[in-house]
Amino acid sequence: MTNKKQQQLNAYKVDDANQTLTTNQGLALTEDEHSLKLGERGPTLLEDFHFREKMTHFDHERIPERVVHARGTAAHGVFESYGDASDITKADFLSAKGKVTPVFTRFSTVAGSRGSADTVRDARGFATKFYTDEGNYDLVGNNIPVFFIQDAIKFPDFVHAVKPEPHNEIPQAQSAHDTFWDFIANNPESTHMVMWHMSDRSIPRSYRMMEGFGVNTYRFVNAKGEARFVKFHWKPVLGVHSLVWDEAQKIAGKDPDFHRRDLYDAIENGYYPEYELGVQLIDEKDEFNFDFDILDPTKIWPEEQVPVRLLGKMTLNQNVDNFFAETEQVAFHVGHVVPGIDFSNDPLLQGRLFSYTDTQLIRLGGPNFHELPINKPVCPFHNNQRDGYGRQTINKGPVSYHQNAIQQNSPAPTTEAAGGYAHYAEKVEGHKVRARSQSFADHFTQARMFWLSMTEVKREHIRKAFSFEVGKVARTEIRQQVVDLLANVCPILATAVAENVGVQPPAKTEPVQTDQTSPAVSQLRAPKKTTYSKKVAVIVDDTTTDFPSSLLEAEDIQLERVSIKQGKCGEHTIDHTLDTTSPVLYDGIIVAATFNDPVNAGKLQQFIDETYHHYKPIANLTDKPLPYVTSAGISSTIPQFIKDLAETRHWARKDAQG
Ligand code: HDE
Repeated sequence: MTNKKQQQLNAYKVDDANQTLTTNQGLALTEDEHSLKLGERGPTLLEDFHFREKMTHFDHERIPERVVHARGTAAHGVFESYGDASDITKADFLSAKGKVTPVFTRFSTVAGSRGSADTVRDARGFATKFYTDEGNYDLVGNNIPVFFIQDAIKFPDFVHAVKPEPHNEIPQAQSAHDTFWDFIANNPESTHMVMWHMSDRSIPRSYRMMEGFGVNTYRFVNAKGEARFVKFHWKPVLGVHSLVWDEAQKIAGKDPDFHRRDLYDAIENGYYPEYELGVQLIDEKDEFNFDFDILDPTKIWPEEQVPVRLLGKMTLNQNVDNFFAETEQVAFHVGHVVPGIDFSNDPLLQGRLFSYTDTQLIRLGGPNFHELPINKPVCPFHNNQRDGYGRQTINKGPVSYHQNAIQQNSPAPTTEAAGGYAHYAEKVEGHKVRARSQSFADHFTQARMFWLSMTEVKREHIRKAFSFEVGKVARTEIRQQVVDLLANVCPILATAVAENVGVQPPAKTEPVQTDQTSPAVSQLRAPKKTTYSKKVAVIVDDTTTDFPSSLLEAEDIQLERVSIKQGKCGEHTIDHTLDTTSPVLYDGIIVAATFNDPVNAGKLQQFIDETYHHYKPIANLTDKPLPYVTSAGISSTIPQFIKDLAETRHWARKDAQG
């Protein structure tokens, strides 16, 4: 059944196919090839309204990209509530089992421009607009649960540091440069986030396999007026999976749209991404009962201490029809809340509350962006706001002010009992100060907790990531400062990085004192084993017959046939040649053919080698043995390959160089 949002959007959709070409005024045109000229070789005439309209529109068709999160992709879907959560929030969309709310989710990278590659090392945005019956609720999160800074006033500084350097606009969509690491070294509050950023969380395999976090601390309020602090989580049903760094870099060249394509194709093919919405809750009375400040956005609430309660599931089941109208024009705002959801004094959140509308005013050209179809609530809205660029609503009558007698004071505020939003009446006292609470001062305990919670494989990846990123920093003194900072987390890690980046080992030999771990932050402790929607390349030639594709398709594996030429190859229709695709684009490969000529034999060997070095499963159905020392994830049968594919990566390959 078409949901309310889709019904609303349908009214705006236009199908131009097989229609007569017209101007924007609806005037039918007789041709579109030649401007109106005085003589075939003469000057173009100003009266050519068709030329003028077409060219003027073109000249103005770019808008500013988002200052951060410019590169993104989005999809429509539905959120279904698991039950009645009225004990903790009066939000209507969480009030009953099976209650369905239309949603629109946009995923993004943070640092890169609109045209940058998808697989760069970066945090990912995960923003969802719930079109609820009580108004739009936006959950604007990231795939990493903490942030680089504690106070919003530092956001412009942080973003300037990570963006390309201003004198030469280099490098694009990278944190591996001097200004980023200079910022990190001189702003130790960023240490915890930088540990996550150097982990594989920053190179997700897919937007479908990423957690989402609200990061900031919000408040849930129920109908009795009871409030609890809340942190939001999205848990992907497919589990959390990452690329390896070598793969991520190669994909950035082979298919810069890798994540965008993955999401789009999955939805087109019916592999709908699903995420469970969860919350962590802390009672008001427990606000000060933790050894971190629960308002500090550089801290997680370890799930072992504050468990996640699942409230419902989001399914993304429909691609956009028009990227600009929907994905580009969607405007999220952490201040778009519904009754039952409120704010805390988290200083990062407070600053965000200002920034989002402010940025839309320039990006979307004025105050009426809420009228754009993608942003419009599905419930009616009435107020005395009027006019402005691009106004579409035709408000009737003489009244556009409150209070009034002409319309008996309408539109009129309602009561809380009737569904009106009432801010939580928190009692706050204090002096006006430019200061930060002492309770925000510990920057290292949770950074070390994250490090201690990693498996050895993931620690190795973090060591390599620091060595790569800091190794790209030209200024020796910044490299030294980063190493010295890192010693607070782990002097052994800092010493290894120092050696790789050519600076002195840190003077500090003791890290911050903690042996706390949080297994929930580790994506490898309990990896989700599944073959669902994974993509596999099968190498075939004319002689490959009886290939058991049905066995693989029964496991919901997406197959692409790869050979040395396109078109038909024996019984197979070829999707790609060894030249038009790459092993980095697959989750595993099946070698069902080899090639005799040295050029193609070499290309195939390279294809298999890369798969091996990226720890991905290989099935060799041919007589030619593979030259590898470990057999982890290497099989000669399809049933074994299916098991290996479900395992995802085979880290036991000690000689692999990914
Ligand atoms: Fe944002 N952020 N942000 N942010 N943010 C924007 O709004 C800002 C922060 C996040 O797909 C901007 O419309 C400030 C944390 C996402 O359209 C801007 C601060 C988190 C998106 C802005 C933060 C986010 C944005 C740029 C520090 C994770 C993309 C364009 C106080 C919880 C939304 C825009 C989309 C976008 C401001 C920090 C997530 C400038 C001032 C922490 C997912 O308003």
